[in-house]
Amino acid sequence: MRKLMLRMASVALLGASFMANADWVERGFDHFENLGNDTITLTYGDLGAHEYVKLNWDLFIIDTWDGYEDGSSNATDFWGFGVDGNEYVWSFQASANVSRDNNPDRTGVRYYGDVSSLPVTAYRTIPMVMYYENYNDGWIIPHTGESLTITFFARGLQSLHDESWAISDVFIATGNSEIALNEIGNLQDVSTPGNPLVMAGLLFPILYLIRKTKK
Ligand SMILES: [Ca+2]
Ligand SMILES: [Ca+2]
Repeated sequence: MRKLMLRMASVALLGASFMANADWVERGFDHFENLGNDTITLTYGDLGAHEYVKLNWDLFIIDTWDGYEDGSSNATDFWGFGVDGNEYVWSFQASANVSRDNNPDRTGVRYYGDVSSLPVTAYRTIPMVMYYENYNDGWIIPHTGESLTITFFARGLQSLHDESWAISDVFIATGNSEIALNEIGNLQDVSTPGNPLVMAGLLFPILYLIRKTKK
């Protein structure tokens, strides 16, 4: 008589970390309501030891950002972010392919007329949104402090019904190595604990099937 015994054990190699050398700080902050010359401030503490921070987000530049440098104080439309007060800021226009738009991401998708598939509101007679999915493919910035303050802001905009912005899927992680963080890629695509994909790939559960045969 053959007796089959299956013994199963699972070992989770990683606990708090979602991947080697990286820890979550933020997963999926959204602000879909129209913002003008406003600042969003996100503050985090007790980050633990790390050398770098990685950030990803989606950006919506809504309606007619003109950006003309015609001498008016409202003429150039700026959007940017800050890390502990260090600012990264650029001029934007409603089309990514115009000369006065010096933002580093040229892959924005322009929605014109019908923006109903987007989770934001445009107000112009012909609504318009520049949508930057995973803006700039994220940012990896040297950072060692126990606390982290991230700001997102715009300056020089006209009224909310003429020029506004929104932001979604803000993901932030810290890590000890720039290379390791870079290898993660888009943080928006990294599964989180509890997601089946994590169990399959990132937490590396190991199933030992031990087959023993007795006669
Ligand atoms: Ca305008
Ligand atoms: Ca303007």
